[in-house]
Amino acid sequence: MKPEIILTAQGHAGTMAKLQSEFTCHKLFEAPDKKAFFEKHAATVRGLATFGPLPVDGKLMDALPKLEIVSNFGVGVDAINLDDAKKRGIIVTNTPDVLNDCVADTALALVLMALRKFPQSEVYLRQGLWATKGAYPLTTSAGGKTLGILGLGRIGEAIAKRAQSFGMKIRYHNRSKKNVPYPYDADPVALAKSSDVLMVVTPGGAGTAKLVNAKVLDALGPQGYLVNVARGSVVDEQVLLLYLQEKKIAGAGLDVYENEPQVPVAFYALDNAVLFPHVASATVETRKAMGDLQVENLHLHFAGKPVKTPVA
Ligand code: NAP
Ligand code: 8YV
Repeated sequence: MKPEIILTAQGHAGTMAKLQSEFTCHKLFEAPDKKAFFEKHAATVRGLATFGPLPVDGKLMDALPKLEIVSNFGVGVDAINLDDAKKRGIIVTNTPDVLNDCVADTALALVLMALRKFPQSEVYLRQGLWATKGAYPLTTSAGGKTLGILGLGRIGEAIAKRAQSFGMKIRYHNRSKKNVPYPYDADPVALAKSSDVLMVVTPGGAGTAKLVNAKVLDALGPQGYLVNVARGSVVDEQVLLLYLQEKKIAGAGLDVYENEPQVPVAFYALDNAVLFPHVASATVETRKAMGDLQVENLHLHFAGKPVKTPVA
C-alpha cells in the first residue's frame, strides 16, 4: 500500500509526476469543495507535499488527524506554521542548499541590472534610440561598491562569494554574529548606512515582516540600491514604491513581492527598478533537485528513517 498524501498546488511538472507514481496522491487544488475534500481524506492522509504560499496552519493540520509530515518544495517555509506543527508532532521538511547557486546567480544578476540598467539599455536599442539619440546614458559600476547582506545564511554566503569576484566589498547583519571574514553591523539601519547595495535574503514570516522600512531606506540613501530575493513580506512595499518614485533611493532589483503574483502596477512604470517574477530558483536543474529532495524526505519518513532536511 502506497502512503497517501495531499498535493497542495500544481507544482513542478517532473516532481508532480514522481509524487503521483510513488504515493497515492490527492490534489487539493483540483477539489471544488475543500471542506468535503478534507473530510473525505481525513482518516487516511499521512503526508502533505506543499508548493507555494498556501497557509498550512493548525486548522488545516487538525482537519488531517493522521498527518505526520509536511514536505515543502522550496527552502522558505514562511507559509507553514512551525509552532502548530511542533505542537502536533508533525515533521516539516524543506529543500535547502540545492538552490543556493541559482538563487545567488539571480541575486547578482539583479545587482548588475539595477546598477548598470542593462534591461533599460536593451529597450533603448530595440526602440531604435541608439541610432537616433546617441549613446545610452552612463550608469554606475558594481566593482568597489559595498554589498550589505541582510541574512547571511546559506544563500547569503553564496551571494557574498560571487559579489567578491565582481570586486564588491561585503558586510552583513544577522541576529547572531557569524564566524566569517566580513564586517558585522548590529542592525539593518547600520548595515544600510554602510552599504551601497542592500541585499535582502532572510526568511519571510512574522519575525522579519517589514524589516526593511522607511528608516532602513533612509539609511541606504539616494545613492543606494535595494535587492530583494527573500520574500516580499520582508520589505514595506508601499514605502519602497514611494522611495523609488521620489528617487529617495537610486534603484531596486526585486524577485519577490508582498502579494504574488499581484505586483502593484505602479512598479511597472518605474525606470529605476528591475522586476523579476520570482524566478530565482527557476531552472530545470534546480527545480528537479528541489523536487527530488522533497520526494526523498517523504520516502525516508514513510520508511521509518530520519528525514534528510528537517526544518529546525
Ligand atoms: P538560511 O540559511 O536560514 O539563512 C537565513 C539567514 O537570515 C540566517 O543567516 C539568519 O541568521 C538570518 N536571519 C533570520 N532572521 C533574521 C532577522 N530577523 N534579522 C536578520 N537576519 C535574520 O536560509 P537560506 O537557505 O539562505 O534562505 C533564505 C531565504 O531566501 C528563504 O527563507 C526564502 O524565503 C528565500 N528564498 C527565496 C528564493 C526565491 O526564489 N526568490 C529562493 C530560495 C530562498 P540569524 O538566525 O542569526 O538571524
Ligand atoms: C521557489 C523559493 O520559487 O525556495 C524558496 O523559498 O521561494 C523558491 O525556490 C518556491 O519555493 C516555489 O514554490
